[in-house]
Amino acid sequence: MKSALITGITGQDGSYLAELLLSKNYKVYGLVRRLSTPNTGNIRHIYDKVELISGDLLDQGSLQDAIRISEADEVYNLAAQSFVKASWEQPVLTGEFTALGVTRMLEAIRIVNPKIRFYQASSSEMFGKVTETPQKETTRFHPRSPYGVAKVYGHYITLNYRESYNLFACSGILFNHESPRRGIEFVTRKITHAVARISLGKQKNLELGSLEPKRDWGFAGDYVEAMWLMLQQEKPDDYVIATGENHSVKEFVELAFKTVGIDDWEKYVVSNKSKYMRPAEVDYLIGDASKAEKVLGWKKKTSFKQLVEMMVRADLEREKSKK
Ligand code: NDP
Ligand code: GDR
Repeated sequence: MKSALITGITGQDGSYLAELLLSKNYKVYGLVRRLSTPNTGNIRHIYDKVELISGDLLDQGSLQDAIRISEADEVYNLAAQSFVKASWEQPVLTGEFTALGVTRMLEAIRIVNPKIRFYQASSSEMFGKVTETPQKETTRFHPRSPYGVAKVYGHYITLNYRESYNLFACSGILFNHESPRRGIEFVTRKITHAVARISLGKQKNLELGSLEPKRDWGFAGDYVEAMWLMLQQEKPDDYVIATGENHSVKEFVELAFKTVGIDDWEKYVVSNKSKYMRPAEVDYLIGDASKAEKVLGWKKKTSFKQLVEMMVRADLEREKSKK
């Protein structure tokens, strides 16, 4: 039986990855930071099947302990301060978690067991102000936020440990991926949550920033399969994971309202650009995942329309079940 340690198991991706690894008969450990009120909603349904270890990306010793306790064959480093907008409000903390946290985990692996296979959750935000379209593994990075800069650091330190110590370390450059388990502050979930509530008469409006930015949005459940596949190859490498299609925030809004039978969505949406403005924006992302398709045999399974509908329906169910 293989053993895997997932940092960020309580987040969106961590919960889907834990499910996937359990279905493959892994012993699954999750690193969780101590919180006064535990945040385990996303893993409630598998709580008795995974083993949680207390630790923090800020604390080197706790990472080494987690690796020792789990006797991990594979480590998936998904934990991060992952909200781009917050990275301007807390740039130093974002760097500590999202950048230096990667080095701490790589050091823990190097010291405790350098045979471990390591996955780093890199991001399309590293491309930022894009220099070519679509973006692929060789596209130059031009991050536009402290978060993007921290992810570039995480990406390169992963490559550096691979080259310096011969670690089996992979960087997955994933474009936006969403699901009913997405945090409520991200634009997709903010939209589907509000649309469900508006259709049930619980909320009047949906306030957003700019409706123009375009993203390559996939389903998180499809993307965690790519993470696992990367660690099953003969050689470590880096891969872009994306759908190859992009849509504007406006298109997402239109389709979400359409799912609940509302066509005149403009009546409900307020665009407050100044309130949600980021000091530097990423306007347009679209990925080329042909390397992953060729080498890993990975392909997206869920379309944009299926994703939006899935998220709206899940929010409708949740809202209906609330008193
Ligand atoms: P989430 O924000 O949903 O989850 C982040 C996880 O990290 C949470 O479990 C959180 O724990 C944990 N965490 C944060 N700080 C620490 C810390 N100091 N020590 C230990 N754990 C910590 O992110 P996603 O699941 O969406 O994303 C997973 C990873 O993939 C992230 O690194 C993200 O940056 C990256 N990524 C995501 C993309 C996406 O579209 N979703 C695209 C590309 C990259 P807690 O519950 O305690 O807050
Ligand atoms: P992103 O996701 O920054 O792409 O990072 P987010 O959903 O926050 O923003 C997407 C785009 O929508 C615009 N936008 C709004 N965003 C939010 N959150 N709230 C709003 O009201 C709103 N209105 C418009 C944003 O300006 C932006 O252009 C996500 C995260 O998961 C990262 O961790 C990950 O690395 C990248 O995706 C790939």
